[in-house]
Amino acid sequence: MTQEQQEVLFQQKVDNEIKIEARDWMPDDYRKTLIRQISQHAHSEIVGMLPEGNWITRAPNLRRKLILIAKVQDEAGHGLYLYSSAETLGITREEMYNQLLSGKAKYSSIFNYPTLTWADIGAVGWLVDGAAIMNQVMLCRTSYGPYARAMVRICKEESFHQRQGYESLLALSKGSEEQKEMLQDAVNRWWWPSIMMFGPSDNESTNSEKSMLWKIKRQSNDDLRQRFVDATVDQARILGVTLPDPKLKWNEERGHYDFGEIDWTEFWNVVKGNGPCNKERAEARNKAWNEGAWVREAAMVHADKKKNKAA
Ligand code: FAQ
Repeated sequence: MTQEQQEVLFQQKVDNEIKIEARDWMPDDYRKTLIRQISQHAHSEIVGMLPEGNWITRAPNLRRKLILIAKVQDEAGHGLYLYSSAETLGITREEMYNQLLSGKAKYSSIFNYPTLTWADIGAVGWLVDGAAIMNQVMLCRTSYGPYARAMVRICKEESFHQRQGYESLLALSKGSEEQKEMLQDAVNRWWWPSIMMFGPSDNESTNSEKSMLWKIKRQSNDDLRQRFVDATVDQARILGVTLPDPKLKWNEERGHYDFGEIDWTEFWNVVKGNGPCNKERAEARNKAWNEGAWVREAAMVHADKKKNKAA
């Protein structure tokens, strides 16, 4: 079969909603795009453990601590499914991890902001996990089988994450004046970075055209961002917080909320490595990697011993 015939067959499969599997023929660019997106996604989960892990020892009570530990462990699990899924495309985990540790790989901009107060942990659950689910539900139907299957469980867990965050903010919203102020302050700081998470506007989104054609992505960055804004406004009202955007207003004609201009300079600055915590995140991952060297060595020695015994 010629390359052109293979490409036609591939696109027909995608159009007919037949999943592409690891052993199937696929265009090089499809493979590259998936490795890029899935590995960035995996790195985001792993780096995303840091801002929340920061509060495990300081959670206000045992129940909150248990929930937070479970959530952070879930993120580690998500990273592992996603690395496994990317490995089926021919890249090794070591290569991906080296890209993260060397600073070559991207991960979500959102994890380069600090978690300054306990309310930030609730805001991360409500807004960051909320934005993550809005984007990731479509990925359960992505065209690449191993990625789609990994996303099913991830989305179920993200949904619990969003709810626990909202429930914890609801408790603050019924608390003292200080707690209410802490809640509003967290929302003020997390709102804009959360809506930036969806990525650049569609006209600046370099990967979207191909990713949509190949059904890796099924909805555009701007459409998902709009759906998130629309869904979040009522939730904010119940919490009694103001979303920090004076231009946020229901537009009867569009049937959507209008919102203010995103500060794209800030977004690209963070993506390029100059956000408030980029350096700290890279250092933390490198430190964990270096300090875990003995575990990797011990595991290798143990595996060798087992192999030799069996031989
Ligand atoms: N941050 O052409 P597009 C989570 C880059 S997981 C940094 O639109 P694409 C769970 C993009 O890579 C959150 N870079 O790109 C959790 C590209 O650069 P490249 C992560 C960004 O791929 C919660 C360039 O800009 N979720 O939160 C960002 O078609 C709480 C042009 O952009 C996923 O990864 C950004 N925000 O669309 C964990 C979901 N946005 O690679 C712990 C899977 C864009 O060409 C605690 N990924 N860029 O050099 C996706 O759906 C897509 O990759 C998008 C971006 C939608 C993120």
